[in-house]
Amino acid sequence: KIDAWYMDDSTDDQRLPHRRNPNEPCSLAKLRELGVLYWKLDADNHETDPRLAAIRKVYNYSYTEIVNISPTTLPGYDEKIKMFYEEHIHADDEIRYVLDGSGYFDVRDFEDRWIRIDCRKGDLIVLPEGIYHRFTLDTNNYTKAMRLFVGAPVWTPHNRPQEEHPSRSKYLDKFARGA
Ligand code: KMT
Ligand code: NI
Repeated sequence: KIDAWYMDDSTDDQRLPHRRNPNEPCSLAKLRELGVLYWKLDADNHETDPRLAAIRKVYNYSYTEIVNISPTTLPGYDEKIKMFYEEHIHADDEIRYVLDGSGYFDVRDFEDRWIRIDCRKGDLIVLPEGIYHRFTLDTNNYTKAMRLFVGAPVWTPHNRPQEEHPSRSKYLDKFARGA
């Protein structure tokens, strides 16, 4: 099962867990309310896994690529790490499947609190179009991930604020339910 928690307010290293004291866990049900989807899959056999194939078929995830995020494997590492951690939205779902290593996806709830999602090998996560989020490596400094997309990929981040962006309005209409 995936672990998620509300973050503390410290400005320490983004790679640290940033749990509150005492820890304030965030349930999978809460993540569902925010529109976040999650599956645990068999990463070692991703090339032949029928469950991954079924998910890709149902959601039309036609496109895949694999990224190796670490200081030695990612071209333009420093700049990209910084970009990933800027709070942003996309005009599409962000679908990531951790094949090796680990990292944190942070998402905002409707009270604007940060929830940190601990993504490890085998975790496939979908962040809905229009949700404010960011990504960081943890102290292991390594994530190998499959990036999936419906059709031709567009990874463009739109940094906060994006209150007028159609994807933001769509997200709020779909999930905030008058909140
Ligand atoms: C993105 O778009 O934020 C990334 O691809 C980095 C996270 S993938 C584990
Ligand atoms: Ni993103």
